[in-house]
Amino acid sequence: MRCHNNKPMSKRKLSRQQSWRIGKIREQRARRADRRDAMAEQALAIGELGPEQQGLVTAHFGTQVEVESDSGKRQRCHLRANLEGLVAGDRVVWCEGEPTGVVVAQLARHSVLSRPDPYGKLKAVAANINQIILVIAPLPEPHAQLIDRYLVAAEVVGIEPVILVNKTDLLAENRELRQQMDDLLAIYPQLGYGILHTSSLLGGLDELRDTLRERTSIFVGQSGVGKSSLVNALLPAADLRVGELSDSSSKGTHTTTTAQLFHLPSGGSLIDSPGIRKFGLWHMSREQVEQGFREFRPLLGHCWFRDCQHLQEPGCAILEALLAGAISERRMASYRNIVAGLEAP
Ligand SMILES: Nc1nc2c(ncn2[C@@H]2O[C@H](COP(=O)(O)OP(=O)(O)OP(=O)(O)O)[C@@H](O)[C@H]2O)c(=O)[nH]1
Ligand SMILES: [Mg+2]
Ligand SMILES: [Zn+2]
Repeated sequence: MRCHNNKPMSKRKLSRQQSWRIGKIREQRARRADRRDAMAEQALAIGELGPEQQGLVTAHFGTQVEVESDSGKRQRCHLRANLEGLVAGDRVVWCEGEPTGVVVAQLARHSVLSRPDPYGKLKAVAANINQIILVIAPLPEPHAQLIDRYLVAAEVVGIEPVILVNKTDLLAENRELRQQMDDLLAIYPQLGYGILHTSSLLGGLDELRDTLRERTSIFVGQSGVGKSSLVNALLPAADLRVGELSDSSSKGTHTTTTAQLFHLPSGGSLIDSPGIRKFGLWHMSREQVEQGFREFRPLLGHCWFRDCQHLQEPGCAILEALLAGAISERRMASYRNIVAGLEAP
């Protein structure tokens, strides 16, 4: 994702005064980070802390994280230097403290889901997940592009995605919305993607509970589709804040601001994450993007040109499949759109 003027922040022309102000802010931030590290080191040195133990990061709040011990106790922790990128789902070594513990090391991840922040920097969202639940709803209006971008991201990191249609109560009362949703989703079961239907208002979440059992999953998707409402329905004790859609645009109001991990009574762990507006994939290579489209895979390597981009080249196996109706126009449009947004190869 880019800044509003479509240029990376660093390439924007800054006045001298702006540069000075940005330099000042960076300095202050560095000083704060130093102070934070010093506090963590001091606590370690004085021996105010309990013995080292392994734990699970359940949330990241500003400069601290919440860590859960293997016995289920949760505590806010400072971070030792160079541990800034910790996210929900990370396994760490930490020490209990009074009132705050300290994280001393990060353990290896077996998976990580990342997305670009507003400044175009790639940021981890959650670690060690093995299922991505892409939540959509009739309102706010779903977008095929966003669905395909999430599916590509999931394919590339090798985490199984599932599409979840929430707010089915709205579909029951509106035939037009139901038709639009059916049209939008028709292609995905053919590609082998699972689709679940829920309403956090009406309940009936057993199929979702089954899907979440024995896994670590993350809810992702646009703001306002009902991710936090679903967590509350599955685990009332979570008591997450839920936000109305905006009256004027029927869009979500970005209520959840940090990813948080919960253990469900029915089994499995679930991470609620903040809704997004766009999902930039510019950081990927074109080869990764083409691999991210499941239906392309058997055809890759069968084009005339070895470096075929499947855009207009003669003898392109993907474009032939498109003409023959074996690849959907809409999926192809998503592919073109993602490729057009990639950074120069
Ligand atoms: N009709 C209906 N409304 C729902 C349902 N689930 C959630 N909502 C409403 O949708 C709005 C947004 O819900 P949230 O749970 O805050 O959505 P979110 O996806 O967590 O949004 P962010 O935290 O901003 O990403 C709220 O007004 C909810 O009451 C549902 O199943 N049916
Ligand atoms: Mg939320
Ligand atoms: Zn081709």
